[in-house]
Amino acid sequence: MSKLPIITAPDPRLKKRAAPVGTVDAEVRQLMDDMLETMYAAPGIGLAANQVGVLQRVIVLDLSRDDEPPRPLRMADPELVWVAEEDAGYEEGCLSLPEHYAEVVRPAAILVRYLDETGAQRELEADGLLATCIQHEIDHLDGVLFVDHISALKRNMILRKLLKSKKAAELPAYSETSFAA
Ligand code: GNR
Ligand code: NI
Repeated sequence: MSKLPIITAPDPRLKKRAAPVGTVDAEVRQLMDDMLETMYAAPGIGLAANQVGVLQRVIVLDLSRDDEPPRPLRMADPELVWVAEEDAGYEEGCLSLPEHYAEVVRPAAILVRYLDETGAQRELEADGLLATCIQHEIDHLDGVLFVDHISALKRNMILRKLLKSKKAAELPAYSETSFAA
């Protein structure tokens, strides 16, 4: 297993549509395991392959609490086959938009079809935070971030701040000694 670097916005890889994997082979399984390690270390409750720079339709999730045994979910080529008419709002965060949060309204319940780590096709019904998180991850695979669901004013405010901190991190840091004497 290896932990992978997480890409933060703005970055063109977060805006690209990822390609279907078709079949789950050893390479896809390795990617799933590396993504889980990356997600647990972050820490986060979900991760999409775009966020580690891989444009393949693979997501991982784990919504177990710290005092529970882990319940990792590995999904390739996930598809929403049904969404509820009822909506729900959740305060969302994203490892690719660090330290920014906003309420996003999405269908309250879903049915997702996907390939698991053995290549078997499965379906999972979800509501609550799991439904939100699965939709957030599938959005990543389509090049969509949670800020694309909020007002342009809030979106631009968040993206401007992220760009600013990225630029600040690129500049050579002043050492303490620069200020001496
Ligand atoms: O860790 C995460 N928490 C979260 C909280 C509310 C709604 C969605 C999420 S997903 C996020 C990790 C992430 O960025 N996944 O793409
Ligand atoms: Ni995210």
